[in-house]
Amino acid sequence: MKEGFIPVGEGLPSQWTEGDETITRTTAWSAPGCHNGCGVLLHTDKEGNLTKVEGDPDCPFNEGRLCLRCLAMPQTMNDPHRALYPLKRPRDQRGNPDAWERTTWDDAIDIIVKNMKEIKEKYGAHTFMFNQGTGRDITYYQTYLASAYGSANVLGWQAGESCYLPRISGMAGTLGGFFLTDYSQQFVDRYDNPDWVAPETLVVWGANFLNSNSDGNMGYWTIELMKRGTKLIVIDPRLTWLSAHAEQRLRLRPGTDGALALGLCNYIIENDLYDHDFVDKWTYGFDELKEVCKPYTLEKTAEICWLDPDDIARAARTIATSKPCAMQWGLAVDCNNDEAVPQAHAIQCVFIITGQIDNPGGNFLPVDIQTYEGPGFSTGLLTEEDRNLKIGVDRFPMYKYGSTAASGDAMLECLETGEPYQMHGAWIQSASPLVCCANDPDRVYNAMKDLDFICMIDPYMNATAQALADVFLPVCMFPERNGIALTTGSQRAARMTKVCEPKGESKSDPEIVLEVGKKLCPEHFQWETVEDLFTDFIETTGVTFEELEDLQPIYPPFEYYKHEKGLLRPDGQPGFNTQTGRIEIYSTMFQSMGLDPLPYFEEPVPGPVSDPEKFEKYPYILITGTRRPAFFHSEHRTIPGLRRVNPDPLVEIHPDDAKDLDVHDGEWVWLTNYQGRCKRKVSVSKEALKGVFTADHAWYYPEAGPENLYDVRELNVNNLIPYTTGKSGFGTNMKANLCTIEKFKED
Ligand SMILES: Nc1nc2c(c(=O)[nH]1)N[C@H]1C(S)=C(S)[C@@H](COP(=O)(O)OP(=O)(O)OC[C@H]3O[C@@H](n4cnc5c(=O)[nH]c(N)nc54)[C@H](O)[C@@H]3O)O[C@H]1N2
Ligand SMILES: Nc1nc2c(c(=O)[nH]1)N[C@H]1C(S)=C(S)[C@@H](COP(=O)(O)OP(=O)(O)OC[C@H]3O[C@@H](n4cnc5c(=O)[nH]c(N)nc54)[C@H](O)[C@@H]3O)O[C@H]1N2
Ligand SMILES: [Mo]
Repeated sequence: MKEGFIPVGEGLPSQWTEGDETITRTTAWSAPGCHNGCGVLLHTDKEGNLTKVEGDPDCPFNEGRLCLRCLAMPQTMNDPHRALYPLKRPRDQRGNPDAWERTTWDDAIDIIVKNMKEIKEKYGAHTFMFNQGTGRDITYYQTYLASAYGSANVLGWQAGESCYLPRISGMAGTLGGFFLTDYSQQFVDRYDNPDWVAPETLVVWGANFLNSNSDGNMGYWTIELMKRGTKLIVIDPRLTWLSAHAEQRLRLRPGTDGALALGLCNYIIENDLYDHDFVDKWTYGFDELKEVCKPYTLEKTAEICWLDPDDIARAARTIATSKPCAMQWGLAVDCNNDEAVPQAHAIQCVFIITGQIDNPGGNFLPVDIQTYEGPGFSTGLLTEEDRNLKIGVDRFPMYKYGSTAASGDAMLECLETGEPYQMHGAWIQSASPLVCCANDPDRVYNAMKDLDFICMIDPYMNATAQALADVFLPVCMFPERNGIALTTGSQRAARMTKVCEPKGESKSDPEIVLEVGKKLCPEHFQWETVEDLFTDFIETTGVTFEELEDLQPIYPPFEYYKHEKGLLRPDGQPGFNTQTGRIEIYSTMFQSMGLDPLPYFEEPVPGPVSDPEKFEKYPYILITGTRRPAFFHSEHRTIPGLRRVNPDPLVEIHPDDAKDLDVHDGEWVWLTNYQGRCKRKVSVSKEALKGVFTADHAWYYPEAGPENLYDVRELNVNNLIPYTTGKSGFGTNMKANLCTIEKFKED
């Protein structure tokens, strides 16, 4: 093990028996999807069935806690809806559920490899794309396969890659890195660590992690902070448990967070509440920020955001005077406005000018063990020419220099126009564009349906696979396979240990990638087994996959104030990893890409201000996709114990709006707008802000059967969301759109 790493599992048993049961200390992670990788104790019976999942009290990350989806794993493993066998279907039968034929793994993989080779030879590897969804253990393996094959076209299919990437890009432009909220998650002794202090104030900005445990942040950590005296400011249009327990809540108009951030900066600067020392020593462009936020007076900001000026002033004072002050942001700020990057930029500035960076109890720069470069595991396999062929690089420079992803927006246009070249194939693994990740799913379906070849790799035969795939490969669940959990914002390497035999003929994603890779481009897939590959994968830790069993999870060493100690820059000098060595409030990176170097706010499009005509016809603002604890996106609808929590897709509306529209709690309606509609059941709730509706996402009815694509076409809320992005190519508007409600009538 490399120096300084801390092996939490050392001395703890990794497996033992209690009565008839075997208990294995391991890590939970995909499939099904999740953002975290919690420590678990998996109970198995004599027949090797999973009987129970408990949180591992010795794992510092989750300290014995688990979400309800993990607790339901025994049900999920035995779900009769799981896909268990490889299937194939003639290309001209796409969409016909009766045309599937069961086949062997060898045959299925041969078909995939033959098609991928043919497409590469005839048209070039770049004409074959790879799609991945969120929070599953495939990112590295799939990206590696794509690079080895020669395609840089790897994408998530969400317009503007609007999950975390707008925030990450915003931070790359200013910090040359990224920060995480300091909940002490980087320490194995957590809240007892002598270097750590609880934040005096935690600003919760567009996130509801009690439901979502998002981006490597366990919801209960906030409760732990509250027990230690932390006060909350919650910025969220809806009333949530967190905002109900907050010192202050700012229930702003969706999509106006950029204006609020600039308003907070302006008040902090005008009232001389900023951290002079930090600003002078470590930032670049403060004077320019002062100018751009000047127009955002309390009155103007309040008017834009539908807030009270006094509330904004009070929040600004609390943020500036709380030592320390942490901020946890969420998905809302990635996808409530096409201009999400300048919005993320503006939000960060509030915490930069108050000096809350890499300080205990503030916002720390993580030691990212994900930035390993194990043998072959780099996208370095791609040539300059391959990378220049990535879709989107010519339109959005950030996709050229920063992100490894291709742009979904540019890809959609490429499929529709054949420019700059014609696409020919797709490998879709852990994503479901027609159900969840894609805005405007009809448009995406029409763009993809004529590709020469499509294969899908998923634990379930989802509607996307039904509609589009020619070959389908079944994926097993996490207790059925070995793996490494290096999850979002992860501060640790942890091991997933196989405790059950896979159901049917399902296999893990790394096994599938390795098998395909060995036949497709054997020179880049020399590993005998996936376990050999895992050892290379965690090379930066100096531990093998075998050794990890007794040591996991292992944590890298951590220090605060790395910018003062020369720990952030490759040249070892103090400062941040940017061109100026300072936090670039005025971003030279954005400037060099032809983007505005300073933060700015633009009205969400469409919206009451940007498009009054549309607003007149669709006078309600639409938030979509607020997370529900029982489901991970489109998953878990077939698990009875979880479905019972949310049997149907809801649209949450305020009682006054329900009265105006003459609709009642429990009534079915069409949620509709200028682009499309979907069916929803009304939930009348005072948690809603008047004038703002919130609709669940990723819905379909498995019970409706494959002939109707599980009713996804009438249930998908993304029918109402156009496929658009901002100037940088990151960000979209899924959480501040426009809509209205019509009485439900069958067509
Ligand atoms: N309206 C609206 N739409 C949204 C959002 C929103 O807030 N509002 N959120 C967006 C966001 S942030 C995201 S990240 C996207 C997510 O979008 P997706 O990642 O496409 O989510 P899912 O539809 O759940 O599709 C994932 C598929 O992966 C499969 N799967 C689960 N685990 C594994 C695994 O380990 N291996 C493999 N091979 N497959 C697996 C599941 O069975 C499912 O069919 O959705 C976006 N869509
Ligand atoms: N159970 C479960 N957990 C999940 C997922 C899941 O599907 N199910 N998905 C995972 C994924 S991929 C992601 S990205 C994360 C997302 O999880 P989070 O980051 O927590 O995001 P959301 O749940 O979409 O929304 C959080 C809050 O934003 C508020 N909001 C909506 N519009 C605005 C706005 O314009 N401004 C502000 N300030 N607030 C707004 C909503 O009211 C909501 O309370 O969750 C992850 N975790
Ligand atoms: Mo996401």
